[in-house]
Amino acid sequence: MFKVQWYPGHMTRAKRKIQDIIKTIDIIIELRDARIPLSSGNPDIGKMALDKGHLIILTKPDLADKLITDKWVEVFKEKNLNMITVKGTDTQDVKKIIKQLEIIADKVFEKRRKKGLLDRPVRCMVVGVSNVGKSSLINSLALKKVAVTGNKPGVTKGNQWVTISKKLVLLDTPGLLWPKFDGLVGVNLALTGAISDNVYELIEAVGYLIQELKDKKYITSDKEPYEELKLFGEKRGILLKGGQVDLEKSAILFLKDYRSGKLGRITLEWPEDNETK
Ligand SMILES: Nc1nc2c(ncn2[C@@H]2O[C@H](COP(=O)(O)OP(=O)(O)OP(=O)(O)O)[C@@H](O)[C@H]2O)c(=O)[nH]1
Ligand SMILES: [Mg+2]
Repeated sequence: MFKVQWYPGHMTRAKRKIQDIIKTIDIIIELRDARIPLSSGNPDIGKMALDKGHLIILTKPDLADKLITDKWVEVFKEKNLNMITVKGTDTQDVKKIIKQLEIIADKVFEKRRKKGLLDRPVRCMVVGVSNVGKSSLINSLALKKVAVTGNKPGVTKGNQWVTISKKLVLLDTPGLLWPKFDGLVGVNLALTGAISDNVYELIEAVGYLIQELKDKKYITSDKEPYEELKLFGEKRGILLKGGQVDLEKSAILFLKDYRSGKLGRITLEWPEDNETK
């Protein structure tokens, strides 16, 4: 069983702070990775968002399988969840968010006016697992670099308010994970880069990835996953001094190729998985 235990101190502090701040928030913007739309959903967020506006954004659609992403959007729509897909750096895509937020914001304004409260900018909180693209999206929305981004989990360590317009302010938050996740959720988060690479078995994770690629017909191969990884290492010349393949380094490179989209647009979690497994 694939096991991960990773809960950096800054996440414990962030969770506590978010629980306080959430009372003053109007809209929760929940980011999920389009390659793993279920595993990247935080089980606590649904409850947090009950009495608030809730917008789910699937990020990194450029790395995910377009057909499957379209299916996911339908699945979420059927559950009455408001979901859009957004590439963090695409300005047209980012405009879609502002449009959605303004629709939700108008409802918030109406509610406040009914209570006799004055208008004030609508407070949105951006949440999601590490490395999902929260800070990148906020920078695109703000039309300037206001938040630090980076391709590793745990870049943002504290909360940061960013003004988007007269109507909207956004709160950037650190990636929030839950203390323990076993099985598929853990391996999916590891493969997509939401968990530090130092806290799980890399070769085991990549073995699972290769099996998924085979099962989902992204690659055709009659080899076992480790044999396939060995072949990949051989082709790339990733050899130890004795001439054997360096499996650890091969796994690192394979993962790099997957994460950068070099292996193609690949979605690890499909709506039909639950029906067939
Ligand atoms: N391909 C692709 N990469 C993206 C997209 N959005 C963000 N990224 C990349 O994903 C990485 C992580 O982005 P961040 O914005 O730092 O993620 P974050 O959610 O703020 O991460 P933490 O602060 O660590 O929780 C960066 O390398 C971004 O360039 C996207 O739509 N497509
Ligand atoms: Mg960040």
